Amino acid sequence: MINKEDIVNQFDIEGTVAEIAPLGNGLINDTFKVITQEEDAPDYVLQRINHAIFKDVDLLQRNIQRVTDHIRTKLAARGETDIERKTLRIIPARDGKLYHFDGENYWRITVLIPRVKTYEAVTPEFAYYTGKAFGDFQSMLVDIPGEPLGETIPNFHNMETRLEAFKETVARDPEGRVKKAQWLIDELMQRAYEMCKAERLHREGKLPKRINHCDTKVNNMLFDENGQVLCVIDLDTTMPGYVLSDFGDFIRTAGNTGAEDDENLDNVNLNMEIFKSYAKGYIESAKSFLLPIETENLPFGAKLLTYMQTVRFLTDYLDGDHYYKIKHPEHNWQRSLAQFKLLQSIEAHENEMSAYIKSLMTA
Ligand code: GN1
Ligand code: MG
Repeated sequence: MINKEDIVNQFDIEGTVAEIAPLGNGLINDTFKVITQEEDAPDYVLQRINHAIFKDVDLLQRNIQRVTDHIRTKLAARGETDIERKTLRIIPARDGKLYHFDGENYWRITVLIPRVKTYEAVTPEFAYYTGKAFGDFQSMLVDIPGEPLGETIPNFHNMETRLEAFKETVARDPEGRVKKAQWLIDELMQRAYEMCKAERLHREGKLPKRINHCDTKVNNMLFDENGQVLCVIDLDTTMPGYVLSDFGDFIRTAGNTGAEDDENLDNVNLNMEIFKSYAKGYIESAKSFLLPIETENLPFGAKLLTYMQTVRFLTDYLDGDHYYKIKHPEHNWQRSLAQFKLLQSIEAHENEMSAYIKSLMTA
């Protein structure tokens, strides 16, 4: 048994540990809240990094340090107050490293930001602020100095390589699940060429890569008591990519009237009000750097990320569930069906989404 308190004490924390309890519901890392005894000592967030997925923990932690340092400098330069609640702070291990390796697992600690709320769903009003916050996050990172950030998961949002892995898994069929899933595999393959459009535009030199968060789920934002966005968390996948990723992943999660793994597909549809509010907020704070090709393709981004997530859940299901944490044996299948239903709803709204984006640009 791992003694988490011993792990915590490898880090340069203030105060003494009173309690360590599970926190959040991420599908990849294991997260815990560390409560300290002393009133004046902060509480902390302890995470066991999924090392099978994040293979270069050193690069991962250096990326996060660079991102948070840069954001802190930007916030200070524009005279923001309460900066410690507006970006994450990594606590180094006592040996000076940004993580601790216990011989088997990699661990890290950040300061727990006090008095915050997280949500699995948002109202249109919150979606507007969230759009502004993610646009702001991207615009603050436009001029991060030094080398480009490393890819913590190579080809993370590359649709072409995701499809290669998918086809390879279908051909191997290690669990004998292909027969049951064949109709969905066919649906996805029919869309494959279209969905690789971003990669083609990039190769043609038309669509740039910028620093993105690459996991813009609603539950990766912290809100204050008044519903204002304080801070973007879960920075593991902050790396170069297309802005379509961050836009699309938010719509995929917040714009879904149902759950990501909803058992009842009738619950799952695109909420156009959320789309509109988020798009409005996002474009307001990102228009200073967005190119026309990026803005035009935002509705495609919503489609792409939902498609990509369907491919990823289905790949994991066919492969025997090695990537995402599951709660029951058919969980990844259920997730695939729910994401596909959402994809169909997004497709049905594509013209409406494009018309709205146009109206924002000419307003
Ligand atoms: C994972 O761990 P979590 O829930 O923040 C995943 C995302 C997926 C998401 C699906 C590193 O994020 O890419 O979109 O699950 N993160 C990684 O909900 O694969
Ligand atoms: Mg998360």
